[in-house]
Amino acid sequence: MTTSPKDIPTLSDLYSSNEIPQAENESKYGYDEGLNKRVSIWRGDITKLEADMIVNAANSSLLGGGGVDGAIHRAAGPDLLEECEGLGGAETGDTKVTKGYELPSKYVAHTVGPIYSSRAVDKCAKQLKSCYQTSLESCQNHGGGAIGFSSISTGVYGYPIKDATEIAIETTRNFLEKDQSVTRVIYVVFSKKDEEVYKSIIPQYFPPPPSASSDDNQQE
Ligand code: AR6
Repeated sequence: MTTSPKDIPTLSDLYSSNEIPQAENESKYGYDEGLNKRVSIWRGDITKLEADMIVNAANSSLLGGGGVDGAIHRAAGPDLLEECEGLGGAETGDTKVTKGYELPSKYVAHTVGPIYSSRAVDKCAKQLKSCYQTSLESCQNHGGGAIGFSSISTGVYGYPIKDATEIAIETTRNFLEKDQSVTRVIYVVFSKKDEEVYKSIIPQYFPPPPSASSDDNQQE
C-alpha cells in the first residue's frame, strides 16, 4: 500500500485538530497559513510514499548501505544501483538525483549527511544544512512538487535528533519563503519518538494561527 501526499495531513490540518502541542519556546518566525499548508510530518516508510522526490540518507560512495539507504535500494530494484554507479560518488553535504525506478516516487535525491562528531559541531551543522538546501534545490530543478525527507544523519551517523530537526526545519522555512515550485515538504519519521521531536520543534518555525495557540489562556 502506497500513500499519496493528498492523504497526508498538513501542519494546517494538524493545528486545527490539536495534534501538535503548543510551542515550548517563542516562535522564531511569523505565522503563515500558506506555508503551513505546504509542510507535513508523517510517520511511515519512505519507500511507500508517492512523492515527486524522496531524499535518501546516503554515504559518499552513493552505492547503497543499511538503514533507509538499504530500504530504498531494495524497493527501487537493481536499476537504481546501476545509475548510482555512474554518478562518481558525492561529497558530504552534496546531493545527486536519480530516477525512482520501482519506487512510487519519481526521483530519489541521494544526499550525504555528516557523520556526527561532538568535536566538530559547527562543521556538521553546516554540512547537514547543505544536505537539506541542496535536496530542496534538486526538487526545484526537477519540476518541484512533493518532496519526502528521511531524517538525514540521525541513524547510524549519530546526529542528535533535536539538533538535526532544528536544522531540517529552519532550512525548509527559509527555502519555502522564496520558492513556489515545492508544493509539499513531508518529513518522514520512522519512530514515534522522532515524530514527537518534530512536532515539538515545528511550531517555532511554522507557528500555529494566533487564535489556536492562545485562546484557552485568554478566557480567564
Ligand atoms: N523510511 C523512513 N525512514 C527510515 C527508513 C524507512 N524505510 N528506514 C530507516 N529510516 P540511517 P544516516 C530512518 O541510519 O544516519 C547507511 O548505511 C532511521 O530510523 O538510515 O544518515 C548509508 O549508506 C533514521 O531516523 O541514515 C550511510 O552509510 C533515518 O532514517 C549511513 O547509513 C536515518 O538513519 C547513513 O546514516
